[in-house]
Amino acid sequence: MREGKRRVLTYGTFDLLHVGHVRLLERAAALGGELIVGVSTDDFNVIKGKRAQYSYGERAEIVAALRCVDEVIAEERWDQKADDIRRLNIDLLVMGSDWEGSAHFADLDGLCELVFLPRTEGISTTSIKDDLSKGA
Ligand code: C2G
Repeated sequence: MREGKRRVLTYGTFDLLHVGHVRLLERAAALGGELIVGVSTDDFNVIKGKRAQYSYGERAEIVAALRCVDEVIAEERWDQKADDIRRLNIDLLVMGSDWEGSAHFADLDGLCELVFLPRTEGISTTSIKDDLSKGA
C-alpha cells in the first residue's frame, strides 16, 4: 500500500543490482506515492571512489525498470540534493542506514523529512565482485 501522494527521493550507484538495493527501493517507495531515484553518473562515481561494472546508462535503465521506481535522475554532484528536493517537490529523502550522520545529508532536514532505513546485511556489490573474482 503506497502512502498518499508523498514524493520520495533516494540516491545511489546501484551497480550489479542486488536484493539490498531492491529492498531499500521498495521500502522507500512504500513510504510515499512516488519514488524518484538519483543514480550516480560514472563521473560522480570517480568522485565517490567507486568503479561501477555497469555504465550509468545501464544502471539507470535497470533501476527505471523496477516497478517501485517512478523516475530516474542523474546524480552528478554531492551538493545537488537541496536543489533536487526543491525542484522535484520532495517530501521524503530516504537512504540506507550507512548514510546516517553523513555530512552529505546534513542541513537537508530543513527541506524535507530524512529517513534512514536499516541496510540489508550480508550483501554488497563489493562482496559480489570479490566472490566472483575468487570463483566462489
Ligand atoms: N543498501 C542497502 N543494503 C545493502 C546495500 C546497499 O540498504 N546491502 C542501500 C544503501 O544504503 C543506499 C542504496 O542501497 O541507500 C544504494 O547503495 P549504493 O548503490 O551502494 O549507493 P551509495 O554508494 O551508497 O551511494 O549521494 C548518495 C550516494 O550516491 C549513495
